[in-house]
Amino acid sequence: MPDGFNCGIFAEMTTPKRYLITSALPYANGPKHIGHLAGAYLPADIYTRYLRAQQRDVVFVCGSDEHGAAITIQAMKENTTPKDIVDKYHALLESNMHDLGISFDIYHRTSSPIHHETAQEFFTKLNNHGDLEIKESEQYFDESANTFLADRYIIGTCPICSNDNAYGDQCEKCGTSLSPEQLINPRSTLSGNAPSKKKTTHWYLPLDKHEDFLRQWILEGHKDDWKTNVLGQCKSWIEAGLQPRAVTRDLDWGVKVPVAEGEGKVLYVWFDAPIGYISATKQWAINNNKDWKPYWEDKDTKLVHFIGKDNIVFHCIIFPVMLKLHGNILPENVPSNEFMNLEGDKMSTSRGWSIEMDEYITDFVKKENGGDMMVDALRYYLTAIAPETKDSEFTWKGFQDALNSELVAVFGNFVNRAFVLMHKLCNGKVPSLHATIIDDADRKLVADIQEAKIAIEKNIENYKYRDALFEVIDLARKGNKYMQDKEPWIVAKQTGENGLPTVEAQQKIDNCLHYCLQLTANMAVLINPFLPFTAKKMCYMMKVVDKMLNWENAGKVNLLSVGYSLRAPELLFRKLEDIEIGEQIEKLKNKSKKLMETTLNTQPENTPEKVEEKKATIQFDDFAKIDLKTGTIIAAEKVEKADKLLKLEVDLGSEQRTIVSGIAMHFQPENIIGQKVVVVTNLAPRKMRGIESNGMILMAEDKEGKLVFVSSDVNNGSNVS
Ligand code: B3M
Ligand code: ZN
Repeated sequence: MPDGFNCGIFAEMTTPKRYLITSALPYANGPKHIGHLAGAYLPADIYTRYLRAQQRDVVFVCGSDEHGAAITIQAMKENTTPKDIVDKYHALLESNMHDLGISFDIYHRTSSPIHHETAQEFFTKLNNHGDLEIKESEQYFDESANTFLADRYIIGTCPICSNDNAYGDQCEKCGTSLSPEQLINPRSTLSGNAPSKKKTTHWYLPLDKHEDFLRQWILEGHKDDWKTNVLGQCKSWIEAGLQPRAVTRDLDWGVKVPVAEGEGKVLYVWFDAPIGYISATKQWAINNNKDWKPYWEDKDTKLVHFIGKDNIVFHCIIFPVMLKLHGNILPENVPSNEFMNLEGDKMSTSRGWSIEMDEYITDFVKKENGGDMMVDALRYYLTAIAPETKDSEFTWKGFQDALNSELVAVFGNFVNRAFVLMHKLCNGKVPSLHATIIDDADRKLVADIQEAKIAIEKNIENYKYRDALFEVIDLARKGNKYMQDKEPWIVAKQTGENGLPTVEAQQKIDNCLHYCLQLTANMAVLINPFLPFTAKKMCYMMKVVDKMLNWENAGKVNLLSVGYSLRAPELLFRKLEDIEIGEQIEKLKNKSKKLMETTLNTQPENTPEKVEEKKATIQFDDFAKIDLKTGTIIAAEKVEKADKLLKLEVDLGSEQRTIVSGIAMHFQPENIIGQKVVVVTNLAPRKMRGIESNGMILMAEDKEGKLVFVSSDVNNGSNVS
């Protein structure tokens, strides 16, 4: 049984007996995009693979969320039944996740009988124990369709932004969470008629009664180990005062409410979906002849939920209250990610501004021989730009750069050179190590390997996958430098009378390549959680079994035995060509244009809107650190090979500065000379495309999203406050 309060702090200190890792259950109502992959699936997979490599007892569960209005509405759109929808998209999602190397121990579904039983048992226990409240209320009813209307089935005018097509639970234009009662002129999406109100009874989870528990458990107990973006959201929910939440709905698609008075009602999808983690664990246990209970009841289990930021309240507030009442363990951490944008706009499947997992698989993985390398390329870039603390952005150019200049030019290049040279200069075998001539550079390389291992461990365990991955690449970079400094191909030219390298020269070559190969083996171990297909291929080249990838081998420099013959190198990564990314960008634009044309004709409510991102509040002290000055643009030119960048010279009165700014899509350089701008002058210098940028100019965005200069008549160099 959990002891609830503060258990988090203590559990973090010792190694838990077992781990249960979950990724948010995607709705089986359509394909999911790579932003979802980066948010909740890939980081969980990296963490799980790392734990498996450490031989920990770990189970990684996920599955399709097959209930709720998301499903029934999609069924209406596709003119079919909810059952057909979930069958179709469950199969798609399961295969997409598999193809992208997401290694769930089970990918379950909430339509399964074991899930229905588990969710009903959960509800019954809480209900019998008096943990739920029953209340009668008036809810919207569609007389012609003879049905109560779920929030998503009611549209009306948003009280905040006057959008005429806001949903009963949210306005997609301004992003505000709503309740149906707040809509002005509500109408039913089923008949288009104004709904009436009718009395109905529902079960509520009285969150207000658990405020103290949540305050202590999250705001006290986890204030040091949960991410600030997660803590911030929890804090604002708790501070705003929690309300009882209805956990049942008048619907016929879902888990039936298991009491006589619940006839015609189902559990609210957000009540049953997280219980899906438990039912998935049960099914996994049945499949593997294991006991599921310790994973949910023994407090020596570390439960970690990986989710996107829109799911925080459900995983940090509502589900933990349910778990506590039901007598389960609580999550140790909920490392939620922010969102990943795409080419300057919010990623959205419904607007066609997205890269669906399925599309990527079709275009890059299934199309070419050895497409696995493109799976790892995607995993690499998504991890390198993961929205761990703030929103991030996927661009095709960025993907190309990461792949070509990091994976190909650094990682792949090092491994390839080590293998080629070993075949050429050491007869295709792991050369001996000659102890007497080990030098400082060799010792430094060994130390670098060991330090990298420790840094990677620390970062992975703290959910910092970006930093962890950076360490792996940095180690490869050091390997390249080591080899470049030792230049064994030059040493090989010191030949004796027989035309072969002298004994001395050969010993130097041996040592260099011996270490390069040991480093290669380490790189396989260290990259394995992130790029599993690459690690596997490296094992094949080294003729070692997968067991070598066990984490205990990281940091060791005797992984490959002297005299062992290795295979020829294989291509680990291939370059991404300009033409390919050009095609993808074109495809993206066409897709969204086409979709917008059809949606505009059928559903005016879905006009594309950039959802305004509200940034976290900063303290006055943070603001006071920013030095703002006015200036005039005196020169401007395009930056080569960068569509978005302009290089500006800005006159600040007492000095001139070079500033690189991402405004090239909005202005011709010749048209902005003489414009006044506000400049952040104390931003750390940053290199962009080889040009050092010394500051940042501030601009405003007008209603159409066009950038405009904020005009000002003051002298250059004036302070702005
Ligand atoms: N299906 C919402 C979503 O896909 C929901 C997550 C459930 S996790 C228990 O964002
Ligand atoms: Zn609105």
